[in-house]
Amino acid sequence: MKKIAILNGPNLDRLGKREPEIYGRATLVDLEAALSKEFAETASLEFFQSNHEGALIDKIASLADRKFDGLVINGGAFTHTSVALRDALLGAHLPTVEVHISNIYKRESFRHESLTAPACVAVITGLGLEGYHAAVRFLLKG
Ligand code: CA2
Repeated sequence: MKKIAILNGPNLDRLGKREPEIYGRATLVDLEAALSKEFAETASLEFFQSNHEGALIDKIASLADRKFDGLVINGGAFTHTSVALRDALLGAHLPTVEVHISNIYKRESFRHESLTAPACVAVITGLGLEGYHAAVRFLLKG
């Protein structure tokens, strides 16, 4: 089975607990349970969330060392700010899909730029939590 990691960045541990009009009512635990259920027979999934840039970078390097087959990342606000996260993704050489729950292009202009997207094979934005499912399905086909 392919090993796919799902990484979530800062504040995504608050999913379902505030701003439901933007991010919905499901929690991170709900999301991870739904992904585990859909891919129980087809993928080995590993989940990681951190509010700390360095922890996410360390995790990406360790996934590369452990020869993961793919990565789904929602870098949260680090998407728009972090050269270090981009460099970690470029250095990992893992097929990566960037996911955003909201449509970042319908929001403030500072969210329109992703520093990490050029290190990814694809970006899914605005599909809600379905974006994570679509990203894993795509990586399993590759
Ligand atoms: O739409 C997305 O998935 C974002 O990556 C979410 C980030 C935001 O900074 C990006 O521009 C777009 C924010 C994550 C905060 O998540 C929360 C979830 C629930 C309640 C509060 C925050």
